[in-house]
Amino acid sequence: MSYNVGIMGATGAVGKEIIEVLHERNFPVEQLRLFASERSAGKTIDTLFGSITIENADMADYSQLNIAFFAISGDWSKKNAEKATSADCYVIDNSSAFRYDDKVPLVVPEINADAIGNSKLIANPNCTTAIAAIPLYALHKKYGLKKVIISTYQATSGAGAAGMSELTEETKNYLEGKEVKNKVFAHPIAFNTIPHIDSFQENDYTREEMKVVWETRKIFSEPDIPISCTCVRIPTMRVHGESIVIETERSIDPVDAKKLLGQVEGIELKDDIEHNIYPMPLNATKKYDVEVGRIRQNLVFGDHGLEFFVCGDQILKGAALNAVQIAEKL
Ligand code: 11C
Repeated sequence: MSYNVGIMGATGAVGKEIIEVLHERNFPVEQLRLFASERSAGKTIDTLFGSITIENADMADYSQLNIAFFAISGDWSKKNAEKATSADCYVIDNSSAFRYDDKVPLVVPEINADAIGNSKLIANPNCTTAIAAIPLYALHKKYGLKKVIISTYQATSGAGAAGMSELTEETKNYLEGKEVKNKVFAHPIAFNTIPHIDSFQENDYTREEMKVVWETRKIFSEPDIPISCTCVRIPTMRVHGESIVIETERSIDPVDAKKLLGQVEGIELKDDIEHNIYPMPLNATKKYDVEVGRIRQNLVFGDHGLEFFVCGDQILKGAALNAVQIAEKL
């Protein structure tokens, strides 16, 4: 059996990557239809599935599609999801529009594929959440998570293609001694780090930081787990890095934890400090697996604490790959 698949937002960073992942994973595509804004409609693009003409996403007829990947914006998803699901089309939504809706499953397939049930609308988590969730869930099952503290090092591609262009332009202008103007980020990102991703909330955390808290709890079905996060944008192109500290219910030995993490689906262990091997954005770029390394006993929580570093390609595991993995489960 093969399926008519639509990508809504096919010209964006995530949309383009979904096309590649569908092809690489031999997803059974009968027909691939690409949709974007009215502005891009009518343009033809070359894809791994052949030349395809972009259609206007606002005019899509969902009765002709079995699965639609939504990668435009939260507002657009809110306006269009019902139209699609009532035409019997599955929607895998990359935005945050439905993630916190109790009726909509929020899925990382390695962890909670069962949550999909018979829902026609499935939410794809924030990239920062999905990347951390893979090692955290394995550790949770074995040792029980008591507390989680995360600090992130997030790539410009988290803000889409425009974020990556801003880094390139600013770097060029900076090195040529020209004026550096920021539009996408709150401050210049070239040669800088910005501890501010998404809007500030009433509790002084940002929405990106709170997404990690809300979403991890929902995916793990653990509504009370204490999680705290600081999200920082750094001048890299792709791949989010995350420094993670956990306190566990049961005692945790770093050697055992390393053995466990090395066997988890979706993880590539990069932990050999004698040879300077650890997770890094340049290595994790374009990889499906999340790299995990620098695994060590945490000095504060002692034998009930672990500290490690994770790098995951946020356009892949954090977006396109996770979305296609959800479609595979359907
Ligand atoms: C970033 N994590 O790096 C964000 C991008 O909720 O899907 C993804 C936002 C989301 O800026």
